[in-house]
Order: sequence, then structure tokens, then C-alpha cells
Amino acid sequence: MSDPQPCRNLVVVLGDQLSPDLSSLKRADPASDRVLMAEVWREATYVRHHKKKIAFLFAAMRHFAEELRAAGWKVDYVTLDADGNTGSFRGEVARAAARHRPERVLVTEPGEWRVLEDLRAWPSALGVPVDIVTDTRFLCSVSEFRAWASGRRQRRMEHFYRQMRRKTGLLMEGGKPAGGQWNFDADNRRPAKADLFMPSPRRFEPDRTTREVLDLVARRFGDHIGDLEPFWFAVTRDQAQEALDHFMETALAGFGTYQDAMLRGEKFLFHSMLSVYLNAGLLDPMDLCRKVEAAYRNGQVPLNAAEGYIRQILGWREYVRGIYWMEMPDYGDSNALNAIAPLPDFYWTAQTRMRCMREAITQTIEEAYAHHIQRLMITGNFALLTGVRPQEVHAWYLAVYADAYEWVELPNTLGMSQFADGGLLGSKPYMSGGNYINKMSDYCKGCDYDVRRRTGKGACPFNALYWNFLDRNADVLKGNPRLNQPYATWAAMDADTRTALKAHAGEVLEQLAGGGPV
Ligand code: FAD
Ligand code: DLZ
Ligand code: SF4
Repeated sequence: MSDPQPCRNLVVVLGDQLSPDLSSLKRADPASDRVLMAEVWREATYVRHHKKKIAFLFAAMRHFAEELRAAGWKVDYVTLDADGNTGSFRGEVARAAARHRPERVLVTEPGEWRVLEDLRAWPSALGVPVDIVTDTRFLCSVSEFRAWASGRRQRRMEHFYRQMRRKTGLLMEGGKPAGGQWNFDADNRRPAKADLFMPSPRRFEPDRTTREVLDLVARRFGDHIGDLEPFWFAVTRDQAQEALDHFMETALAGFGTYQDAMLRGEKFLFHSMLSVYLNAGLLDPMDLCRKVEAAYRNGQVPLNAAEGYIRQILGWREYVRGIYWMEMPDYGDSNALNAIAPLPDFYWTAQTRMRCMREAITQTIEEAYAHHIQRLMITGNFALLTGVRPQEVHAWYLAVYADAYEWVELPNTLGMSQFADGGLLGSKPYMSGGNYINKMSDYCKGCDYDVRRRTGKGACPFNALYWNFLDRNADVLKGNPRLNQPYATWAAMDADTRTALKAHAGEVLEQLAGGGPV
């Protein structure tokens, strides 16, 4: 730690703010101001984050502090084991304020409501003025999103996305969408086949700084979920850029087509594994979108791939953030389907006979990563169908994925996956029986359960649970036009079939409630 010296501004940089163009840094001056970064126990344990997530963030923070120093900034960096580390942001800011007696604290707005509430209390608690500066790393500001959303009966992502395409000019030609269509999702539903040439993300050897962090995490967070090694994430901006270039060369072209596919043993398929870097600030979303657009314009990748990828960043990523900041704090308590079951233990251990769940959870434990369809249609789908309390599902997703911060994780979990917001974010629940999983993956081959069977011993649990879910939630869901077809199919079944499906689902739910193996 450097000598205590007065400074004009104390710039607090949080763990997911690792961007040299950060708004708080832009407002400050290396000559007279000081940066504070701190590894704090409370942030690492308010949910028990995956070991790889903590290691990634601490390693990336330490490398970023070095980058700032090299650019002329004076940085106080408090490691987790440093003498006197109080374990909280507020405690560390208080100590730094006592050391440097700043005129004011500058901090870019955080990504979680919980932290924002804490920052707002700093001036009275610490006796220093605090400027909370708008985070300019997003393509749509919170106020812009509010203006778009207010007065709309429906706030559908697709409408928001079109507005963002017009605003940024991405994939636009003479005021019209490239290729004459806004969205090529219909081309993006193909299952994948095992292939020797399947891409995989760029991997990096840990350097000395990262090795020190890995030792620290092994020592202090040994009881948290997840495998720490092998650790291969990018931890600097240059490495993240390399990971992006590698994705564009090897996988982007197949991104659209195989976006919904799942394959045993293939953890990444044609996905980019870039959310970890984007969300921590190592990559810039607009820069990423421009590069993807250029790859399409150069003929490197087809339009459905470029459009599909840009839609995720420019559309979904910005949209869920807008919803989060508009709807918090009440959003976090929503539970439209009154789901109250506890999260099954096997979400932490992968000890389940359901092959699809075992695959998704095992790779989550190994990599702190699962791709979107695994999160939505495997682990999320199962929690939805079995009526797990959404807040427990949320705490799991927030803990286990290296890219998880509340602004992005909470709307995806509570809104998109668990329909806890009653349809604010998605027009219908994302749910399916075994058929969809069988169509989009090879998980069902070799599963202990039979995907073709709906009831009786060995029947795929997703099948009966699916119909039971529709029946159980009919009072909330039946009027939904997008569910007319499944409700009509349910109504057309004979009474004995319906009774047998409900009985079988009841058995599965009882087994789960008793903590039995499923
Ligand atoms: P790719 O498939 O390569 O997609 C490209 C990029 O698009 C991602 O890197 C991401 O930045 C963005 N993106 C794609 N879908 C979404 C989305 N629905 N919302 C926001 N951004 C999106 N994403 C997170 O970044 N953090 C989370 O904590 C998170 N939690 C989720 C929880 C649930 C229940 C679900 C269903 C989805 C969640 N997502 C989350 C969205 C999505 O699953 C991840 O962004 C994606 O899997 C990250 O992997 P990737 O970089 O390989 O993505
Ligand atoms: C997620 C996380 C963890 C595990 N640890 C730290 C930390 O020690 N110091 C820090 O500045 N940030 C950490 N973070 C990220 C913060 O929790 C994050 O800034 C908030 O979730 C707000 O987005
Ligand atoms: Fe999953 Fe059912 Fe297929 Fe088994 S049979 S992998 S439980 S969908």
C-alpha cells in the first residue's frame, strides 16, 4: 500500500468496473486523485460464489490495478488478506478516506441494487460527499430505457432491439435492416452433431499474479462450489481481446445456426464465452458489435450468425438491464406462480439420474459456465416445472456462474426463466417436456430415463412435470394466447391420462421434497 497522502478525489473502482474508460476515472485526474480497489469478504460471500468466479475477478482486478498504475494512476489496492481489511466496501472506503482525506468520493454506479443502496448511505456514514456517476459502458442508458418503456402496454425485447438497431445503425442499410429482416431466429434452431472440429474458447496459462490468487482462493474459499483448476480464463483486456478474435475466427459463423443446440461433453459449442469478460468490463459491447458487423460485411460470417450475435448484446443484454433498474427493488421479491419448493440439493452436486441435468450442472461445477439453452431449458426449466421458490433459483444462478451480477442475472432468472414477474419480460414461460430436450440435444441417449414415456417407472420426469405445471398454474396461465395450444392438448386428453400424468408428477415432486434421488 502506498504512503498516505491527501488526494482531491478518491475514485472507487468496483470489481466489475475494469474499464480504462470508466466514467468515474474520466472525471478524475491521475495527478491529484487516487484510485481505491479492494477485495472484500462480503462481496465474495453474500452469495457463496463459485471458486472460479472469485479467482477470475480477483485476478482481473489485480491486473487492472497494474494497468492503471502503468497509465500513471496512484492505486491503493487492498488484497483480501491485507492487514486491517475490514471486509466491506464501506469499511475500505472509510479507511482510505482517513488515509487520504479526499474532498469527495467518485464511483461509477454499481451493477446491483444492494450495492447502490449502500453507496447512497456513504455520505452520512463517512462524512464525505459521494458522486455516483452514470455507467456509460452500456448502449442504452437507464433513463433512455425508461423513456422507451413508459407508456407502452407491452415492453417486448424485439421492439426494443429494433429501436437499438436504428439508433446505432448496426446491420442497417438505408434505414432498413440488412437482409430485409430484423431477426433470423427461425434459421437458428438446428441441433448440432458431434464433430472433431468443434470450436472451443481460447485458454490462457495463469501467470504469477493469477497463481497467487488461485492459492488464496483455494485457501479461503475451499468450501465454495466449483473446481478451481484448471483455470484458463482471460484476466486482462489484451487476453479478452484475443479470446474475442479467436471466437470470431473459429465459432461465430456457426453461432446462429446452433444457438439452441446441446451436446454431451461439448460445454461451449458455438457460444462465445465472452459474457464473463464483457460483464467485468474487459470488453466493450459496442466494439464487439462493430467487429461482428464487420465480419459480416467482409463476407467472413453469414448474416444469421452476425444478426443472432448482435441481438444478444444489443438487444437482450441491454433490455434486461433496463428492466432491472426500472423494476428494482420490488422485482427481486416477485413470485407470480407462488412457487415455494426448496432448490434440490443436486443443483450443488450434480448427483442426479437425469442426464440433461447432470451434464448442465457438472459443467457448471467444472467451468462456472453453461450456455444459454442449458440455463434456460435444462436447469431453469426443471426448477420452473417443480415449483422452486424463484429467489432460491436466483441465488443459485448468481453464485455459480462467472458472468453473474444481479443486473443481468436477476431478470434472466426471475423473468425469463421462472416467469416470476408474471410475464413482464417474456410473453410466456420457457418450459418444455423431454421432447424438446431430445430434439435439441443428445442427452436422452443413455439417460436412465426414457424420454418417450410419460408415466410409470423410468418415464422422463420432464414429461409429467410439464403437464402438471400447466394444470397447476391454469388460473394464471390459461388465458395466455401463446399457451392456447398446450391447454387445448391437455383438455383433449382423456381423464385417465390426465390423472396418471398428475399422479406421476406428484410422485416425482414427493421424491424431491423428501430429498430422494431423482
Ligand atoms: P453467447 O451465447 O455467446 O451470447 C453472446 C453474448 O450475448 C453473451 O456473452 C451475453 O453478453 C449476451 N447475452 C446472450 N443472452 C443474453 C441474455 N439473455 N441476457 C443478457 N445477455 C445475454 N448472462 C449473463 O451475462 N450473466 C448472468 O448472470 C446470466 N444469468 C442467466 C440466468 C438464466 C436463468 C438465463 C436463462 C440466462 C442467463 N444469462 C446470463 C444469459 C445467457 O445465458 C448468458 O449471457 C450466456 O449464456 C453467456 O455465455 P456466452 O458468452 O457464451 O454467450
Ligand atoms: C462479485 C465480486 C466479488 C466476488 N468480489 C469483489 C470484491 O472483492 N471487490 C469488488 O470490488 N467487487 C467484487 N465483486 C463484484 C461486486 O460484487 C460488484 O461490483 C457488485 O456486484 C456490483 O455490480
Ligand atoms: Fe433429460 Fe428426460 Fe432426456 Fe433424461 S430422458 S436426458 S431426464 S429429457
